[in-house]
Amino acid sequence: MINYTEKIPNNVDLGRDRVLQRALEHWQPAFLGWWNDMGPNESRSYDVYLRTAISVEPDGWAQFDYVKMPEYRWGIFLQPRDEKREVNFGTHKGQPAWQEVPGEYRSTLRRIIVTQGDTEPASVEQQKMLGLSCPSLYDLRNIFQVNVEEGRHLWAMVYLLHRYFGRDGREEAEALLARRSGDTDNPRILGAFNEPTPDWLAFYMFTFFTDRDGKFQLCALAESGFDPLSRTCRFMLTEEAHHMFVGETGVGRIIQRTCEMMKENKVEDPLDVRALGVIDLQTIQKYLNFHYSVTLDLYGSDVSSNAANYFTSGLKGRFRETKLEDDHVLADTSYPVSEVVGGKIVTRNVPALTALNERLRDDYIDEIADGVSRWQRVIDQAGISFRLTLPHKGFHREIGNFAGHFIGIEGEVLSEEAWKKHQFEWLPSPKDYEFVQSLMTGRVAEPGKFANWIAPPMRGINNKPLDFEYVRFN
Ligand code: BYC
Repeated sequence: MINYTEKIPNNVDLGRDRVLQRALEHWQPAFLGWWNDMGPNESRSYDVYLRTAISVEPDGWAQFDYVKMPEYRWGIFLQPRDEKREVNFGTHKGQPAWQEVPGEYRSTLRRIIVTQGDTEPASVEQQKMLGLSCPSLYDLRNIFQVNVEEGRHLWAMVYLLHRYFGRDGREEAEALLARRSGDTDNPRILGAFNEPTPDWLAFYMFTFFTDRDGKFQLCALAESGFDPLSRTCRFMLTEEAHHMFVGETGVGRIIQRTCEMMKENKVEDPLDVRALGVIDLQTIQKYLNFHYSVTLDLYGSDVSSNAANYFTSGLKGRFRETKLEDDHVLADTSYPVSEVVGGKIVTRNVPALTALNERLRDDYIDEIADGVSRWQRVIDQAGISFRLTLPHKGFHREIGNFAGHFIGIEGEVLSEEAWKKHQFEWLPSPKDYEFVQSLMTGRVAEPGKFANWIAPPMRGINNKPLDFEYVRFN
């Protein structure tokens, strides 16, 4: 069970290590200061129907209640330790999993933890303004749930930094509160986390696409030979699932509403669709193209010696590493990666160890494709002949082999000029953003009411009805 009587709720027996406890209690007000500045706008006094973990067991999510967000019990929750756990891949395969940081991997490990930690507050910053234009109390409650859990994920990484990395770790923990999404002088580390999330369609796309990168990266880190990181990530993954649910159902409900209105009014032209106050499928496709391509960049370079080192040293594994049937060392295997040669995209085999970023990206793409086909089903069931597609992997990329090339939506290698000519057929234009935002000018705050551009969900949260008062504004 989680001990909620302490200032910092935890299941790591924090009270036994006074120095660590004091250091974290020192960081806590800085975190709350960051939340007040960068957390959801104007939300301080709202009562929000949130879930809080009461234990790290699978049924530990039973606790739902009204909470003021600054009073949310952010804390440190690790999955229980498996005494027999080993390092399961790389050169240390078969050794007992590490309970302390191996000296030679200290800076590499710190860098991975900092990169992971940096994304969590970044996403809260990106979503800061959205509460003011929510389509319903149900959706407002969901974004707040996502936000407080991202805050908790930051705590998860900060605990590791404080507990295992001494003074450097404490400095990194402070820097995590100092960087700002989109700031030109002190931006967040990874590209996608400096992009704005200007509206709710972007939010749902972000939670579908980018939170799923979170899932895959956390799965890879949950395989880590550094046991505290593994145990932390395993618990974080239980929180991540809800975020992807919010994204998938959010986009699905927008598509559903658009399809309903198209059928009811017998219109297909995007301009006629927009005139009904819903988002045309073409614009939804453009948002999809944007979020997919920006998120693919988060997997890093296709061929990466960093990734090879992370694996060989036992710090970061593959997706479902222990379920894979091979030697878990990968010295003699190869993996296909694409690149642009002479104006064409070609595929060549490279040592599998260097292609681990690409492999994780491919695992991710498989899961994304399934989700998109579920959205497609909504369109098909309405009898509308529109196909949602995933762009070519090389489209609109800034990291890896495709960076610096101008790849069209179907994988055509273009000149910069030709690409720019088509840019806004593929990606949302300023006018598209303007249109979407014109639908989201104020919040829908009456229990049970939903904005015109989105269908209600199938069911409420925790079996509550749709007209439940999920947020009280006070
Ligand atoms: N933007 O070998 P390379 C989540 C840098 S999301 C900017 O390609 P590596 C969440 C790279 O740092 C999951 N820079 O990359 C979701 C390196 O820099 P230096 C977050 C980038 O190291 C929603 C250089 O390029 N977790 O949790 O193999 C809401 C060349 O390095 C980018 C993680 O990412 C980029 N996109 O792999 C909330 C896990 N990509 O050294 C939360 C931890 C690369 O030349 N991170 N660079 O200065 C990692 O495992 C690795 O750092 C990466 C990059 C996979 C991200």
